[in-house]
Amino acid sequence: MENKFKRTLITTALPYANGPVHIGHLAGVYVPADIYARYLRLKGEDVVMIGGSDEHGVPITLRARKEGITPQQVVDRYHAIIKDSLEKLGVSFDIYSRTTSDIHNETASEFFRHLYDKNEFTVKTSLQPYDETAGQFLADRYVTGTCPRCGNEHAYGDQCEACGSSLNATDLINPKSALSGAPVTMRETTHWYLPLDKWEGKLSHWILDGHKEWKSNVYGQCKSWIDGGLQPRAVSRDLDWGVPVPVEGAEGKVLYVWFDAPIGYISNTKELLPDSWEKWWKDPETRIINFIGKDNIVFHCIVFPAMLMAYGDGFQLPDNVPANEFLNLEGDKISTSRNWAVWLHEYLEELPGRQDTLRYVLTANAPETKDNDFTWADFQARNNNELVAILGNFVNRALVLTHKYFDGKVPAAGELTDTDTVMEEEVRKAVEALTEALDTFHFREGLKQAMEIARIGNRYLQETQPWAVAKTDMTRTATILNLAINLCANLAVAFEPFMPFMSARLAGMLHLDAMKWDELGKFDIIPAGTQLEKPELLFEKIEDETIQQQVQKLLDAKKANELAAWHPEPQAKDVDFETFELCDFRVGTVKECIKVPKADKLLKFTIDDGTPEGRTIVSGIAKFYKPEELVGTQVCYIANLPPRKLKGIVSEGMILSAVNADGSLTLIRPAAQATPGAKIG
Ligand code: B3M
Ligand code: ZN
Repeated sequence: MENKFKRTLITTALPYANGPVHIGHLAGVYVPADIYARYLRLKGEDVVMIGGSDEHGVPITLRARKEGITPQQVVDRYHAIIKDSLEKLGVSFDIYSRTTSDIHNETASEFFRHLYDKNEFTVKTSLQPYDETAGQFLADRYVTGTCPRCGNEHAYGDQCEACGSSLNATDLINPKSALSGAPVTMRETTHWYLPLDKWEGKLSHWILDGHKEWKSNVYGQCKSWIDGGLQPRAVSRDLDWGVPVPVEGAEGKVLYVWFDAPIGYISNTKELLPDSWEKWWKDPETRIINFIGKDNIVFHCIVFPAMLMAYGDGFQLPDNVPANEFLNLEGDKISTSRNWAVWLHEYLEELPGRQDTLRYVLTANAPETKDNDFTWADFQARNNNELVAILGNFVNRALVLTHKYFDGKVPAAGELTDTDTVMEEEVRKAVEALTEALDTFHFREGLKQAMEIARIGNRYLQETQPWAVAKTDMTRTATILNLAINLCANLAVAFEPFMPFMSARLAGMLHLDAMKWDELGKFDIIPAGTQLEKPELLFEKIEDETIQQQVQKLLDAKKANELAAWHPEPQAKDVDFETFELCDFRVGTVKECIKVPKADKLLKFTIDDGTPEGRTIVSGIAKFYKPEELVGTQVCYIANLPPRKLKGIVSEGMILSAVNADGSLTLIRPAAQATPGAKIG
């Protein structure tokens, strides 16, 4: 692709440091951004990749309340976890900093002050939600209520996570305080507003006319915002956590987190490059790319650009904002509060050495154009059937054969046959498609093309059969293995952006010291005579047990959620004492208990009820008890129900059990041995 730019500044959305990062963050932002950064570096381009934690705003203070610690303790804890886990996943930030840094405070403060001095803000006094018991204004997520767009009852004052709409606290239906649960009252307060309407024409020209190449989800959201007419947006809040509003008379007010957070990209660049940061932001030959999730589109495409335009002084706007849709987990929306997530720091501990598999699966399933689903079954299948069976297998065969026939020394290639040149041509085609895909942020497609190179390699070995040829023709065997080893070198380079750990190991085995993108498609990357290292397996199979443990973890989380959300059923309507007395409750001893054939739920009990004949009761608790464990124990039952036929067995009563929150049943039993047939009353 023709490139008029001299350098690329890649930014990644700053995750709130109110919890660890999960696979949704990774698939949406960090993995694609890292692929792109690594790709550009392999092309020899000048790149910086900027990241950091978003440490201000209500998400942080709410978390602090929940955990009973200070906001500073919250951000210290989660910033450390996030930074460490992203690094271990190989996300190659040039800097991963934080918005509580001094340099960020100064930069954000100065930014506000500059706009203030230029008269870029309007000031407005309005009624805002207030909690009388807590005695504070309820900014953003301090209010919850029903989303006016989709009806989700747990929408926040700034955003609905169900439909992705960005909201104002005053839009919510039935707003409630997240602090006390009380209905909110309204109080007057004064804030600074950025008049987005003033920038509407410029934004429209810049995006709607100038960036038709943006992904359709991004372009579409921008268009609908602009078509709907832009409104002034408040850039300050009544909160005690954040960057103080740097003007007189603003006590108790801080910058709105969405005002300061994107400035974090600038402060983090400054922290990294104190002397040259400006060229990364103000030189028209710098290309800025913002990697974000779909819920951040309006802030990156409308609000932050309007802030930059208002600031002036040469600040450049992003050239592209490749936002992804959302990743779901096992068919359900990922949720921090419901603990429905695969947390990166836990993954790294529980599946050590599997960073590349996660990166691979998240890219192969990336929610690029629509929401997508992560399942552990797919994770296992892709590892075992693709990474092990296709990529790992090809590389292993090429290396093992070279060791077997040439003691690991890359043999020289002789004359090429049609099979060889066809293979080379196929590789070059895949490389071309791969490059085109990466240039246009189609990382899924890019990964497919990289994998295609490995498939070509397998087909090539299958067709040329060097193990058979070696019996008669070592010159031909040499040529085949020379090409196969060079194909391995192509794989090391092609996969570096996607799976850097595997790539580094493979490059090590091949003694490929410097990887360069423009060597792709070539077959003289590894010179004849190179002594290869002993082959090691690049990937290992993932066993069912590992997957079952992860699935069980999710099931446990689901159960805990159900329990947390469970309420006892409302009390049944009153019954008079005489009616109650009509029910005949008894204790009995289980003499025999067997499963009812062809019925999953039913057990047949033979009960000693104090009479010589005893009685038979069929009960639907087979899922929760083993029949043999019940023999000899006592149960309680209603004796005077009319007999009922169940699966051909006449049941003379009903055994009592408690129906638990998760739907399971617990038998009701006397605490000590009772006389069989004793009445309960
Ligand atoms: N922290 C929202 C989020 O985590 C916000 C992004 C800031 S990017 C400047 O989705
Ligand atoms: Zn909604």
